[in-house]
Amino acid sequence: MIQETEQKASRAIVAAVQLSSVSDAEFEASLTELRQLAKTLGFEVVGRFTQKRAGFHSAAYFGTGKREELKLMCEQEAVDLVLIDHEISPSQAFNLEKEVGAGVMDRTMVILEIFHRHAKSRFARAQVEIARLGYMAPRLREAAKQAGPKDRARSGTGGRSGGESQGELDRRKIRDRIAELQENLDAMGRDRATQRARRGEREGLARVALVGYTNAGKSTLMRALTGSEALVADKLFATLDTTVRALHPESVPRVLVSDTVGFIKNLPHGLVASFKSTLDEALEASLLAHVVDASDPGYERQLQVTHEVLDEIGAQAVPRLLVFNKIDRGGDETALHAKYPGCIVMSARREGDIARLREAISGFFQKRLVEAELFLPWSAQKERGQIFDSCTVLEERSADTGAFLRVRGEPEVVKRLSEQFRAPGL
Ligand SMILES: Nc1nc2c(ncn2[C@@H]2O[C@H](COP(=O)(O)OP(=O)(O)OP(=O)(O)O)[C@@H](O)[C@H]2O)c(=O)[nH]1
Ligand SMILES: [Mg+2]
Repeated sequence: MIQETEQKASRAIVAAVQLSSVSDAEFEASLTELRQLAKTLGFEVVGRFTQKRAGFHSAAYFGTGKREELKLMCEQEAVDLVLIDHEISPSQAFNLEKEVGAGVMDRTMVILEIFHRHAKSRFARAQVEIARLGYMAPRLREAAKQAGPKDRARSGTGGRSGGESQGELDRRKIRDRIAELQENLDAMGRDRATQRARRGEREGLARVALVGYTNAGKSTLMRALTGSEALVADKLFATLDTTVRALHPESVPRVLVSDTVGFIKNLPHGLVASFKSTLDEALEASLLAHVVDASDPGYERQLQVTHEVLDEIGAQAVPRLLVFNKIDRGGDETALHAKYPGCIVMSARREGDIARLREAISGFFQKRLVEAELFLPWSAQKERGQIFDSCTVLEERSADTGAFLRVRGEPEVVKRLSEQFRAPGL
């Protein structure tokens, strides 16, 4: 499917049915977002096509007369692709395609395609492929059904399948492939967990994860906070892999920052499920910095979507710091402070604001710090680095058999060190 659309399709229109429950503003915002998604894929959006309807037409999404109109528009504008702003059923897509004579991609497929193109690491690629195969399986079934006994290709969903047995074969192949990918993912996940444990991150090093709607500025803040080279781009879903870097300049305690994949309205369920492992890594954080684009008129909706996805992946209990970014481009700072007490309103373009964010983050972790006394025998001096790296040494006293160290650090770290370096007689 993808090869076909990549080769030929560049002229697209965005199209949607507006249900009576959806306000004009909400409808427009969503269509604008679909345009942006199309732009991210490199399509040229040459028009829009909408219909108000009580429900989606069960056979072909748009009503009968409207489909005629759409066909005409596609001919006049030489449209290759109609992008539908909902997830539609395989048969709706099939019928619509046949009637209007252009390829049909629904919102889910558009998002999956972006993820597919942006996935770089083996981990991200496997996750995207699982989601894509899950999306494709029922569409292949539909294609096989429609094609009947003859082997016929189907554009748009791209399933090439003839007859029952061929269709079944394809479906089994897909199931096997998903199982194989899942096994790979699980193995990679275990490797990562081992690596993390080795680095000691699991054992309580302070971690903050940047989460939020796509394009809110997470990677920009990641760069500013850590001095790293995270990819920043004015396109949707620029980041698909979680990256982890230390806050720079270094804070006490040392804080690790992770940048994560962005969220979007109607994020395909398969993607949420398969990106769960990527997100899990971030969600082991003790703090979520929820980044919101304050200059976007639809910021409240984006905030809501992020909340929902965070709930879905089980992150309800992690404390959050609400960060309204891009205030240099617009937004009402006073109103935001009044509505969301404790939030940070800032611009990633202002150094002073970055410093404020850094302080808020390290302040959160400092509040949690505890103190203890450790004993480091002279015979164990090679462990010194481990102590100095993971907490602050406030005071050091030498004794006959070793050194007493008064330390301050994360509760989990201090607990672990206290067990490992117990003072004699305690
Ligand atoms: N004017 C303005 N632009 C910003 C600010 N922060 C980020 N941007 C721009 O917003 C765009 C998106 O930034 P990213 O940091 O890539 O956003 P992201 O949240 O990582 O996006 P995804 O990885 O796609 O989820 C880029 O063009 C940035 O330069 C800001 O405070 N002000
Ligand atoms: Mg990013």
